[in-house]
Amino acid sequence: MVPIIEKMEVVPVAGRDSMLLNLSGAHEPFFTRNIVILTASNGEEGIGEVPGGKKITQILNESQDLVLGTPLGDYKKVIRGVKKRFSELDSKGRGLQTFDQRVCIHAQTAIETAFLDLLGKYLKVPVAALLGDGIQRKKIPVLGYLFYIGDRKKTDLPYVKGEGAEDSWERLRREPALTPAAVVRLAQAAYERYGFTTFKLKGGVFNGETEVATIKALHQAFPMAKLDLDPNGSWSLKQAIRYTKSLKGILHYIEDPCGAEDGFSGREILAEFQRQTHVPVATNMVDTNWRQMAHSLTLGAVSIPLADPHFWTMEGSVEVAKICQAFSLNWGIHSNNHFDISLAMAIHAAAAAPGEIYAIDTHWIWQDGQNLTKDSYQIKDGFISLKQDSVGLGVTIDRQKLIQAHRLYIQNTCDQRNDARPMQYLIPNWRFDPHRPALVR
Ligand code: GKR
Ligand code: MG
Repeated sequence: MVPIIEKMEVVPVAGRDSMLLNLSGAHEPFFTRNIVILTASNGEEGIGEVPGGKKITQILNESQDLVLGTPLGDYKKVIRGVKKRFSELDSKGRGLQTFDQRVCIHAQTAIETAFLDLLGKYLKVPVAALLGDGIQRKKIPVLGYLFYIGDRKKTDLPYVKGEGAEDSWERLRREPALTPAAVVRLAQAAYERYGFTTFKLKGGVFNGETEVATIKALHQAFPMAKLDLDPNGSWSLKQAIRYTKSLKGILHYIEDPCGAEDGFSGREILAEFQRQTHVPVATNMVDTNWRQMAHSLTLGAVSIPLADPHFWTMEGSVEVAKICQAFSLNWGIHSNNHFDISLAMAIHAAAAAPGEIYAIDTHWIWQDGQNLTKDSYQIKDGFISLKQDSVGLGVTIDRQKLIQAHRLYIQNTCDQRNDARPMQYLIPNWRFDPHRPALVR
């Protein structure tokens, strides 16, 4: 008999973070996630991870009646049910912040992933084998995601200190990095530990000239590396063209260089940008659902849709890859701070994505060591490999660590992300402005 779901646990968790800077402000000392664990009648557990925050926790809990008692094979009916019940909450789209503020789509993904994990275990195949046309590759290229880091000593917030750590990445990732040279040192430390050949710099922090100088410094230190700069749409079209032209031959691609302006949509502006610069554009801001994808394709606005499974669903993310293949686009993945369950999700989506893929985003290097599973995937030489003979997501929840992460969430009265709070220590009364880099006030 096909197993049915007997139990659904929804566990909000927190982990430690550095004072990473971006257009939305500075990361708080704790990042939050929601973990779903489904237990089936065969005794197996299936897991999923999505962004944190009480709203998502609540939707997940209010979906219990749709999930419980469902046979594994019927999981798509459950996902449809969650969508029908809660999708109105996402009607305003992802919002203007650098991070996605939708909630229903994340709940759908959490439940879908936990089902896929169970289904993979039941059928004795990896999750990637169940997505799209199955496994397309077993080695997934991963990029080194670099940030400017604020000075935690200017706050009284409980950020982790890097002092005393022996590994240079371990040490540097917790200390301020506010100059091109400091970012190069971060890249070197990340390279030594993970072997990246693609780096992405999170921009939208300093003025464009400074961020251009940082990319040039990275190019000098890593002349063979592929480089991406992501100011999260904060530049005007004019600025974006100027800065990008000054990085000709240095930038491999650019991410959300500009967005909506003068009555034109972000997609229209990106289409103009691509026509004028011939530099491929990635986005996690203006091509984030099927309706936006339709407009984006019509306009030729985007070359690399970053199909993060957390906001496209696992199956949706692979469907985006099929579209990319048909339209000669490249597929990539976007990320936010996450634990190792999300890392596994990204790896399986990328393993199943047909066509050309770009090195996938992951924030994992900032969290590495704070595992919620007993057997996390490892980054080696800039790649993560699917595990030999593993089934489902290929990771097993570590209950002890889960309890600790839940405690951290409760003890620090965590909720969803708020980057303005720490930023106000650096600049009093700081407010988010989608068109002004965080430190330009
Ligand atoms: O973690 O600060 C951050 C990023 O700014 C993140 O929120 C973005 O969603 O990584 C993301 C991006 O590519 O825009
Ligand atoms: Mg981005």
